[in-house]
Amino acid sequence: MKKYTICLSLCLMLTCGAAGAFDMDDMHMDQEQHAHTGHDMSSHMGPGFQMVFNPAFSDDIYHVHPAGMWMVSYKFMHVNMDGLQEGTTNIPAGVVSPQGSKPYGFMMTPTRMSMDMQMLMLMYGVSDDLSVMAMASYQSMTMDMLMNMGAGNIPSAPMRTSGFGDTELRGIYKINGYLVGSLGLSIPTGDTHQQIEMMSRTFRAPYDMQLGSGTFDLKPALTYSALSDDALWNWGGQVMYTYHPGNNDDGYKLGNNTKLTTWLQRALGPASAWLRLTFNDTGRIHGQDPEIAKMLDSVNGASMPDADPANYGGQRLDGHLGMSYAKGPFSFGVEGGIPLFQDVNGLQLVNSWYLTTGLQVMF
Ligand SMILES: [Cu+2]
Repeated sequence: MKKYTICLSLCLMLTCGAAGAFDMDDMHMDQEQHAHTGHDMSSHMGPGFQMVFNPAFSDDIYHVHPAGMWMVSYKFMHVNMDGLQEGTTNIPAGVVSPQGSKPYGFMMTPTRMSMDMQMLMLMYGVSDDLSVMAMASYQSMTMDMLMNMGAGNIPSAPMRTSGFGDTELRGIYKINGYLVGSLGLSIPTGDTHQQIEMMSRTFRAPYDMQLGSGTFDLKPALTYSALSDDALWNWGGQVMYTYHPGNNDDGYKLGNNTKLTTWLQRALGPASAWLRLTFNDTGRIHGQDPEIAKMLDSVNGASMPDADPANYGGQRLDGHLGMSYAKGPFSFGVEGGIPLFQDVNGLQLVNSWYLTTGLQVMF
């Protein structure tokens, strides 16, 4: 009886393996057809398939799916921030405080921050030229701080916030075999009233510890993607603009953002490897949340640079390396990155490394 069970599971495994191999052959066949029809990679499963629908880019690269095709993708993204900068100059934690000192005079000095974001994305091909997408996210943020009341820096309890972020809806339209245009609408489902405890008092958390923008935002993007004739190389670029049209209910709006991405990707059998560069230009926060401003009060506050809207935005260039692996309808990937250049407005914590993993299924 036991022998029989083992035999059965072996048979099952072999059958599954064979089915998997069969799928791969289908894809190779498609690959040849694909080479003949040129670069129309979005209309059927081809060699560039996995590369075009890559699950682990930490920035979404917009693409269209064939009519009737679904994609479900889950992404985990970690951003680590370490150390302070003003402009491009490193600022040691020791000079930021105590309150009233020159040049900064804050009571609290942030030293590290980590942001974990989980994203669930659903995509559907309405027609061969038009796809729609919805994305929800959940974020957890932790910031380590030092406190200086005039007798030197002492570690303070970390600030933590977590919850659902903003939700994005997007329409994606195929202009031609290379170009995809899309428009995203960000719905302010993320809380902007997260609170923190400091010195036994409750404050509204600074802007970077809040979970959303508080505004309906427009995010147009234009994406270029190309595949070599042998279908082994994929490269492209994307420009995206995030526009915050007006102030939120708390009296401010986040800085508008321009993001440029370029990548080069190589197919390696069922896997692919890539190199990616991203450039971000983000404006300062306009306006001010009067609740967050209470932190800056010299008598009743707990002043820190993140509570000042002038200490937001700047320019940053990041480099990323990644790999993905596809098996049947499933695909898995991982990407790591570091900032190559950062020029921040005012005094800010700066990024130190990124890690993104993604898992997706298409059917
Ligand atoms: Cu997709």
